[in-house]
Amino acid sequence: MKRITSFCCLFFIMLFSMAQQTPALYTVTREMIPMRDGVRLYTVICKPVNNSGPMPILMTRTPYGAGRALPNDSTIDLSNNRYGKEQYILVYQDIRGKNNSEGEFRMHRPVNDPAQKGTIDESTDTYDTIDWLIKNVKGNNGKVGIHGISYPGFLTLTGSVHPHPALKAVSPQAAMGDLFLGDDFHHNGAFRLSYGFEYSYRMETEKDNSQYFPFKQFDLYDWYLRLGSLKNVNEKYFKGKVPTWNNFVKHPNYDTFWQYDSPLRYLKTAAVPTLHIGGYYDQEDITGPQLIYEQMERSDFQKWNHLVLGPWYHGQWEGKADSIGRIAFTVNTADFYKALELRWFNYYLKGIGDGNFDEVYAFQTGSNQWKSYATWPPKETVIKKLYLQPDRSLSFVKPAAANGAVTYISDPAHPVPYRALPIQATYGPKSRWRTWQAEDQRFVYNRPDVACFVMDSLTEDLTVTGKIIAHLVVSTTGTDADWIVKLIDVYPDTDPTDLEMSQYQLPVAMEVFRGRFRKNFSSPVPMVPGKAATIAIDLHMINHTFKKGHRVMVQVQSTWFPVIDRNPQKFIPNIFEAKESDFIKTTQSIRCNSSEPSYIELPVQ
Ligand code: PG9
Repeated sequence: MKRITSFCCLFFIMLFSMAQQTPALYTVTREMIPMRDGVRLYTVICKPVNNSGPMPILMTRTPYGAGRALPNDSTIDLSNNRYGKEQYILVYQDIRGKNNSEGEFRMHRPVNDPAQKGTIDESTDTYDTIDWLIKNVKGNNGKVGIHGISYPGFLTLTGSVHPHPALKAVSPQAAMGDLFLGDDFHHNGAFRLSYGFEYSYRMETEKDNSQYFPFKQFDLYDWYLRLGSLKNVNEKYFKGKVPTWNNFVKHPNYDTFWQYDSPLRYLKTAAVPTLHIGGYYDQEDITGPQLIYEQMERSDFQKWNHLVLGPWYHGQWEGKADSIGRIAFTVNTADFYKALELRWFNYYLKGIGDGNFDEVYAFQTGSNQWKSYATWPPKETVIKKLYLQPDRSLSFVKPAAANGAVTYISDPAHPVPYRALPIQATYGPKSRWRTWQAEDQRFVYNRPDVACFVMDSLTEDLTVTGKIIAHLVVSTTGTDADWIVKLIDVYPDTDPTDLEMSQYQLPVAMEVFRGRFRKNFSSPVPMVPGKAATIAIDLHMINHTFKKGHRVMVQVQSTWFPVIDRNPQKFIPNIFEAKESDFIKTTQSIRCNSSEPSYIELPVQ
């Protein structure tokens, strides 16, 4: 038996090393494909040298450099590509206005109504490209798939609107959704300063995105604080030359610009089988996959709309995902996703497999296991209200007293950092941007301007699956304010296996809301000093087990800098035009009493 086992092992080792040694050779052609308006898009087409008959096309469209990582030869080895040995024609394309393509770049170009004859957008460019590919690339089987992460994820989504008949399946991953309500540029109307500034500069200074803003210092918490009012950005640095920044300034509310831009307007249903991928810890596009899945699900009569949620930062699933920051998952969660994606395209583009895909796959953090669900969020949960108590505890029992509040002073001159200092440039050396949402929150929990509520140790596991919503009843002495809520898993007092993890404060859901938008996002209204207002904040969907012995914590604060710009706390119509003197210190009050309860809605299993 022993000999057989070792022979088998040897055999597999040999097979494995042979597989590793066999190169995956591809011929590469580089084409300028004409679009309907005459603009030509640079496209890299990689075809396996050894092929066993017609095969599908798998495409990625990008603003970041098509095939940039590939050697500039006519035959290349794609052994390291996940699809290298899978018999697909792999296609990479620069979108209009970027890198080697012609035309003009427009950030997050919206899809037009097809009735608007003669217009172009990412949907028509995808259609024209597919049409050209199936007619001109020899050896294709007439079926096309698209996948991509982040901006390429958004391009995957837009490419599936009014699809070409040859487009059979897509996988949009970390695709941004509505850029005023969530994701890269704003969250609930609050502006994402550091990302909005650094990303728009990088994307709109050079065609190949090669220019990064030349910060002359390492810690950007200090840099952004010294920047002062946002009107200084154009006055001192951008000089009106960064179109996306100009749009931020021109459109501080959810006006027709953002509404027209929003995929919620034009993505109503899955027009082809669609596998959305999203990360609970996605520092850029946490909302998009959940939001678009939810919207498409309402009319998913074909059962084509599916979702995968994992414990990932932006795009982490493409690499190794056995941990995020200090948090280990015991398995490499990316393996599951990679196998699923291959099964998905093999089924829809090659007819391999049974096509049985569960509605939703959502990794459960805490218990560290993959789960699948027939509906999402699952129907089998009960909404429990976790009340903030005036003594800064948390309980499932509503506060009994008629009065009670927790107050703190919020000072825009000393904003709460969103992660431990120093805060490096997003794309700079030593950047910790990718993992910040899993950072230990002890670096702020005892600041006087962070209200911290905590529960006793759990006597049994508490599993929360679905959407977390914070309901705050709040007031301020100012006329505007931001409200940031974090739901935190506090690890036990002592972890004998890793002392550093004792009392770790792991965020499991967090979000910001700009008070002026509490009635609606289009027409901001001031807060009335001292008058209580109710604010509901969607903290997104999670799947997490707070383990026995852990504690649940909620932190509330009014600044989160510089990921979110400073609210002056005095209502002025356009914060991008605030003067230094508009920024004022205020006292915030969170009501925790029987008639004005503040609570977090937890969908408990
Ligand atoms: N999250 C990036 C993005 C920024 C802005 C708009 C669209 C996408 C990205 O990583 O591509």
